[in-house]
Amino acid sequence: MALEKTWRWFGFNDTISLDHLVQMGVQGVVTALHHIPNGEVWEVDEILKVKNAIEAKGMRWSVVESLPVSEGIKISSKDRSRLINNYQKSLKNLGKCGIDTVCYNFMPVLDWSRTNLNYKLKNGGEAMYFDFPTFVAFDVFMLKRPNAKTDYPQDLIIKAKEVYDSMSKEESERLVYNIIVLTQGFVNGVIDGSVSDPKALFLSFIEKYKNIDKEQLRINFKAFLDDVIPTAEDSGVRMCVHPDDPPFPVLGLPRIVGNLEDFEWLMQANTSTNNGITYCAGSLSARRDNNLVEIAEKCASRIHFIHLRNTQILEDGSFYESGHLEGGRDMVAIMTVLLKEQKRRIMDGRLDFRMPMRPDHGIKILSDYENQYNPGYPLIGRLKGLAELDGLMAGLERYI
Ligand code: DNO
Repeated sequence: MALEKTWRWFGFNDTISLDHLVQMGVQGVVTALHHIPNGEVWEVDEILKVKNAIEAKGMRWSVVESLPVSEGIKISSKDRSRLINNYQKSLKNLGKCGIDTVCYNFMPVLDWSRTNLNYKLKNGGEAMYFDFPTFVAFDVFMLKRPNAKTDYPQDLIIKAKEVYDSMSKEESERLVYNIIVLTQGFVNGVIDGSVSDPKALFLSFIEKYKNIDKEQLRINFKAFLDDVIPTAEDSGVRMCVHPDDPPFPVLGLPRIVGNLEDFEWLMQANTSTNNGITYCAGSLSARRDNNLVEIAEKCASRIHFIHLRNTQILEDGSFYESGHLEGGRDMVAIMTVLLKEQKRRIMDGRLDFRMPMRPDHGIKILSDYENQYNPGYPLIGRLKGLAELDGLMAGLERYI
């Protein structure tokens, strides 16, 4: 056995086709109904169009990434019960169609964020980078979030001011666009490119969290779990929350899925096996105090989906994506824990032994420069990651 090799596919408009995936040896597809607006129901016929297309090529729809949790659920707005109802309906419909794994996140306003999508590596490849001073410059001087300054130490504000002063108007506009729109739109973020003033809208979303701290967000998260996990159980669907990326609070917003303590809270908040985790090594690795092997070991039985990549953390907590095997974390040790868990599941007669894994993100290399891909999702860089992880699994399988 080996972890199921999957690939994130962005649907029929993706320039990488299902036929390409077959050539690459992909077994399972990770995708979503990207055309259905956030909060609306995923109807059976829409799900089947995608599922049948995938199955016609001999693969399966392994994971939904993501069935987005609307802001109204996260902040518990007046619209919450309609949104929960819709979420439950979508889960039931997915279950009816035989789709058994659903990834989601509970990050306020912003999904993942980076300050540079084209960071040049020494070898000529391009990676994604999260630079602390630049992010602070975005928050304090470009977004001008009220009271943002009080969230950061003075020396960081000084560095951020230097960054801000060194940027041209175009550069700072591009940064704002990248953080608020570009990296969010294709993953069903809250803001797409069509609004006239994304900054103002973004600030208004942040404002809605003014009375929501970590504790309150946990209360809202538990309420969500209590509402949807029973539906997931009845529908044969395993839910798996994606960690916060980066895994610490940003923009004064609480973040509650960033370390082992958060996962332990999650697992006891609702003890059903259907309440599980997306083990995203890359996201978790961006926090120096996270022990990735320990997290994998302690959460093993609830890991329903796996994203593998690596990062390099710098002195000031900034980080960049360093490849799939290279970087600060021991991918061999992580993979060993995951393969052992798979063996355990088979021995225990668990049906969820496939453990879908996808190479997460990728460094832009070779012909990736000639084509258009969603940020972080180039073809060749990701394929390199898949091949490396596949080889690692093949080697380890022999000895475990
Ligand atoms: C970024 C992705 C995330 C992830 C969501 C899951 O590349 O890993 O956008 O899909 O957070 O809900």
